[in-house]
Amino acid sequence: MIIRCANLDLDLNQPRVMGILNVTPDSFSDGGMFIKLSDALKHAVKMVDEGAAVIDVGGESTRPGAQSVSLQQELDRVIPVIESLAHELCVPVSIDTSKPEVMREAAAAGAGMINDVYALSAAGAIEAATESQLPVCLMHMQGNPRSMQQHPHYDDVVADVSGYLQQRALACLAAGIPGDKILIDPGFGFGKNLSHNVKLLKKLNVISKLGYPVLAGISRKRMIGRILNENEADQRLYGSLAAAVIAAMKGASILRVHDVRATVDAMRITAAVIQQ
Ligand code: 8Y4
Repeated sequence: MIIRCANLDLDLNQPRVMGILNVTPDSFSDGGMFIKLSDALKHAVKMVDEGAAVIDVGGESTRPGAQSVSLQQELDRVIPVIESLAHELCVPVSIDTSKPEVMREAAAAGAGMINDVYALSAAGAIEAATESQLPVCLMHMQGNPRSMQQHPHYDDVVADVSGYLQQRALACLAAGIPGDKILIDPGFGFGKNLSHNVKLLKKLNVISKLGYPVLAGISRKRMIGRILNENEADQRLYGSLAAAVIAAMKGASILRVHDVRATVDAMRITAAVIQQ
C-alpha cells in the first residue's frame, strides 16, 4: 500500500516512522515569539537522515491542559516551516492542525498530509481537507485537551473508539475524500486513562481491521510514564520502543515519535518478523 502525499509517495508496505517537529514557543525559539526556521529545518533533516518517512509539524500544543492558539499565531508559526521543509526534504510534511484555514495555507505551502486530532470535526475542516486533496489522519479524542483527562469514561473503549473512527471515515468519504487517502488513529492519551490506553494498544488489531492504515502516537506519553513510574518524558525511550513494536505487530502503519533513529531500528526488526 502506497499513499500519495502531494508530490511524494509514502510506502506503507512496512511500518514507518513519523518524526515530531513541534514549532511552539517552547521549541526552536530564543524564548520569544519567533520560531528559529534554521533550527526547525536542522531537526527535521536530522530526523529524515535517521529514517523518518514523514515529518509532522504542529504549532498548537495539544498536551493535556494546554491553551489554544489564535489562527494568526498558528499560521505564523507553521507556514514558514512547512514551506521550508517542503522545499528541502524528500519526505512528505504533515500538518498537525484542526483549523481549516491552516489546512488550506499549509497545502498551498507544500504540505503532504493533514493530521487532525479533532478528526476534521471543526466547522469547514472536512471541506478544506477535501479541497486540498491531501491524505488525512483522523484521530479519536474524548473531550478537549483542556479537560479530557479529568473523567475519561467509556462503556467499551475499543468499540467506542472504533465506532467513532468508522463514523468519521464515512463522513470523509461522503464529502469526497477517497478511501485510500484516509488514515485513522485511536488517539493514545486523548481522554483515556491508563487502562483505556493499554486496552487500545492490546486491541489495536481491531482498529486495523477497519481497513484504513493506522497511525499510533505513544512516544514518551504519560501512559508509558505511568507504567514505568517515570515522570521525565525524556526517560521514556525504552518503554516507548516496546509500545511501538506492539503497535506495529497489531497492524499500525505509522508510529508518531520523538526518537526517530531508535524507533526506525525497532520497526526494521518488526517488519522483518511481519514479512517472514
Ligand atoms: C510527552 C510526549 C507528553 C508527548 C505528551 C505528549 C498525537 C497526535 C499528538 C497522536 C496523532 C503528545 C498531534 C500529544 N499526539 N497526532 N498529536 N496521534 N495523529 N503528547 O497520538 O505528543 S500531541
